[in-house]
Amino acid sequence: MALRYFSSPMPTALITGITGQDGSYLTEQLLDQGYTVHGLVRRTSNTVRSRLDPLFHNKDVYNKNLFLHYADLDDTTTIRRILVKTQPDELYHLAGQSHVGASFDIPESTCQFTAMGTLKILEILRDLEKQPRFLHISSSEIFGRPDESPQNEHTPMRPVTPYGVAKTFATQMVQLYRESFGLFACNAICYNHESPRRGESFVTRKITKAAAEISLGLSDEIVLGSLDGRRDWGSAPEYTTAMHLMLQQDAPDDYVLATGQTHSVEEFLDAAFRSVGLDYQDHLQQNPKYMRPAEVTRLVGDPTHAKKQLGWTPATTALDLAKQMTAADVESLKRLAASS
Ligand code: GDR
Repeated sequence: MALRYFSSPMPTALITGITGQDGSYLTEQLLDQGYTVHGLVRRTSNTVRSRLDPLFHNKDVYNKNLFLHYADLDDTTTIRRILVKTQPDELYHLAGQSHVGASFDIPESTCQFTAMGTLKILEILRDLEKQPRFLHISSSEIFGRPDESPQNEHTPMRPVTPYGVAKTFATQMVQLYRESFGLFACNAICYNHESPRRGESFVTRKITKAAAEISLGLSDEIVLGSLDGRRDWGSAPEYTTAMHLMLQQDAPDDYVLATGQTHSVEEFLDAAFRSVGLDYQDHLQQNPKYMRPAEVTRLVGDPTHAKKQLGWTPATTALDLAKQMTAADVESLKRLAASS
């Protein structure tokens, strides 16, 4: 059956990384605003896309306003074909290898997808007749060990992890294509952003899932690496709202998306466990396996530019997130138990 992509007068967006935490929130927000949304998905034998399930199973949405296409990030001919076929007004590039710790074990593929994957998309855009507005999700990891704190859009990049180096390359390429080739291309320089949809290998979700399991008697311990790291943690759906606002401006620019506050891993752990009446010290094990050869330090963002230009204000704090995410994990484990 031929799908009709051009039935709506509303804008069309294409999202790489649509099945991820940010991709799923952004998709919901754009569909709510009447967009037609296309997403790129990797071809794997596992077709579980739990974050998109409610949309996927909604007959009024899937293949009407939401379409998925198979394409790997290094498959430039397919990406080009999808761009020509779907003619998006906005392209949100969220895909990539997003695990900082893992990037020490797989530096080459991290650079292949995160750095070269972004360059390949920019190269395709350069040749297109209709160039969509382009957003690249950059990261606070580009600052690494910064000389100044908090960091803003002008802070020099000094990455200390393979992931940070790959993101730095991609961020600077976005700037270069904006300045040299006139693309409407923006970097969303995102500090950590979390939600109940966060992948379970990231520390916040690992903590909240463990707190929920222990509180329900399903487990007794949590194994972590260093508790000393400090992060500027905000709420993922608030950050995807800002990403959309970035592409509605008159001119392309880079924006730091952050709360301006930091907490240690230990503080987040304490808040999550306390929220279900537990003391984390009764359950904590530490394992060097989860410690990194190099850690970023003093990472805290200054979101003044986003506040002034986009009118965006982050509302949710890290300690709110610890409670909300733990409560969501408790609920989902209870639902699972009731259904089995
Ligand atoms: P980060 O997030 O590396 O900041 O990258 P992560 O949640 O992985 O780590 C945060 C801090 O927790 C410490 N830590 C552990 N981390 C993990 N994953 N697992 C553990 O068991 C553990 N124990 C302690 C880490 O050492 C670190 O200090 C995230 C990602 O989303 C990136 O893609 C994004 O660009 C940045 O945030 C901004």
